[in-house]
Amino acid sequence: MPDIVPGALHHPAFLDADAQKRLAQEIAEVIAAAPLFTSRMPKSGLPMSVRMTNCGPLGWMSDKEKGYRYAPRHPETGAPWPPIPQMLLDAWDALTGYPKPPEACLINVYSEDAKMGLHQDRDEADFDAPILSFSLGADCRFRLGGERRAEKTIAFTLCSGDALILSGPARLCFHGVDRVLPSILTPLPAPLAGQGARVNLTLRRVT
Ligand code: MD3
Ligand code: FE
Repeated sequence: MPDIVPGALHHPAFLDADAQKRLAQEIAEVIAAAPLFTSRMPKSGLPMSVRMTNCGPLGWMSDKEKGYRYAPRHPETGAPWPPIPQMLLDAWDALTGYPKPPEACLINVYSEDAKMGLHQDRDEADFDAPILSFSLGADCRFRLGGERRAEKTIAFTLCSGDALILSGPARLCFHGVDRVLPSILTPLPAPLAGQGARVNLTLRRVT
């Protein structure tokens, strides 16, 4: 990634093939306990193309009536979210050095035709903590801009096993997923195969 967005750090292939498989197993267990659901845009109620679930004390969701928010329970089962897998807590410590553990791990599952429009992550009370994300499965074209929507953006590819750390000035940058790339080379590792083409995990502090 060109170094034009200070505070954004891309680690290609941070997870090797074996770690990707172990993470896929952990995420499949989270999905078994906390099924994927569809969030909807505030006001319009239009469904997002990405399906999602969460682990950790808090989970992100959105619906027509209450909009974007974090909540301690699954919107359909009413159960508390499963815990964040230890390998992700260890990766948070190693990659961010932040003194408190993540409170939310959002799991986004992309089909081949899913995308995510350019947005900022502003639903957290704490913008000082970094955000850490991991990608699994199909590559995607990711877009990163500045703190204002009108600012110039750059696009780069996120691949299975990549980590992305957003801290400092990058924390409030606009970002989105333009498209999932056709990729027979990187299907989701078993047992996530069949759930979608790409999975992204986003670890955050919320409160
Ligand atoms: C850059 N998810 O869930 S993760 C989201 O691939 C989200 O599913 C994307 O954006 C995905 O909100 C991107 C990488 C990411 C996360 C947060 C950021 C990049 C970011 C915050 C600021 C700047
Ligand atoms: Fe985001």
